[in-house]
Amino acid sequence: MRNNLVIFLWAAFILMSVPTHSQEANYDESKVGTYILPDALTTNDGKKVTNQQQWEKTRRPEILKLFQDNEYGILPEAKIQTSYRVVEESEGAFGGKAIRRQVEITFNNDGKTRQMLVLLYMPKGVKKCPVFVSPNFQGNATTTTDPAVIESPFSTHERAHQASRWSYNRIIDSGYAVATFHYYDIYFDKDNMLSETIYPLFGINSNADLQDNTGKAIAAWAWGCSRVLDYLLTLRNIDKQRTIVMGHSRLGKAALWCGAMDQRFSMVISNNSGCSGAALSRRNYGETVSRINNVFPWWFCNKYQSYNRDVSSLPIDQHELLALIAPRPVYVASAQEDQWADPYGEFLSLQEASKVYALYGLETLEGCAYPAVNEPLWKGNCGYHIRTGIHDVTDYDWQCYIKFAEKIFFSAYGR
Ligand code: GTR
Repeated sequence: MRNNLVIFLWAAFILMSVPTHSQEANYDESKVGTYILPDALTTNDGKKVTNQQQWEKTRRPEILKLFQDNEYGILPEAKIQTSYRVVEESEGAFGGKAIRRQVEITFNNDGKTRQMLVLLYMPKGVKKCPVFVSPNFQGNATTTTDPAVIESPFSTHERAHQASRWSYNRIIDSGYAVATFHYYDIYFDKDNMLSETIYPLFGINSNADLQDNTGKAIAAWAWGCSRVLDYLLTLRNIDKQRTIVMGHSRLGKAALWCGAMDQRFSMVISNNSGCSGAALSRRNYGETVSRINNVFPWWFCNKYQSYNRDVSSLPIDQHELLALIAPRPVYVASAQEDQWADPYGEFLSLQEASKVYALYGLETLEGCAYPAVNEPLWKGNCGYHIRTGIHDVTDYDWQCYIKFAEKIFFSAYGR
């Protein structure tokens, strides 16, 4: 009897001390609180931005710098040498409809080396392919049943483990190329592992070498996407005007940051990126800035932690991240059961960002009601959907991204 009581008390203690999402997060819309968003269209010194020139010359650089200094950080200057080696290539992928190429990208600086392994599929018979660049969580071989895909060096998962997230057949059949890499190649998703990142090439070997505004994992993964684009832009059959960076969840945050920084990307897609991705930080709903900084202190720059107590003191909010992508197309996708990522906050953020698109004469989401589940809402260059289901990337998501890309990229000109 006494033993049972001890076990019961012990179990109760464990349950109370393990933080779960639902225990600490608010999911009640009436408790979101009131907040005032920083205005993307007012400069730091209070001037209204009313045209493209003011946006591009003054306000956009201001916002970019605010994100660099306060949230994602920047990478130190470094002269990194890059080389490419095709390690495998075949014309017979997916029953012969695609070319598979696996490329090792080697980065060198100051006697330090790091490599990334890129898996690229290109549809045959398309002279200029639009391309998706999208990092993966578990290694290249986990994205497909294709037995010829080389296992990424730091992968610990079995082949095809996350193949459901990669609609390669659909992508190829639609005439798009796709490039992926294991995010661990660039930065291990763990604390105190700076040696297992590209950072030693930037002269950073431990946390002690980090400045307040030094970017960490999210900035590094974004950097990795840009390095893949560098390579893709050397290929004749890649359409340089139609390059898309897409990421899921933490890699959705990285994709947004990459697209904000690297304007060579012509479209940016955030899949369930949530807190510090597409969702507004000032809404107290689902994951919060303080929670994300406490659980993942290696994702954002150190300065970001100083906003844990008072998120309203952040000089930016996430709608301004989306606005940095303007006027290029941006797509934000949520999932109904992924309340942790605050789907409605993702929508509100895009709606607010779309005001900047108006400077380019594009339609905005102003006045649009929150769309029903599985009914995408596309206006101008802004796309949104909330689908049924959990935090994941599904074939439905890919179907929407491709349709949206087709509409934006080709409806005006045709193929
Ligand atoms: C969660 C994290 C989210 C999201 C997600 C993921 O644990 O709280 O911000 O990034 O991980 O990457 O799957």
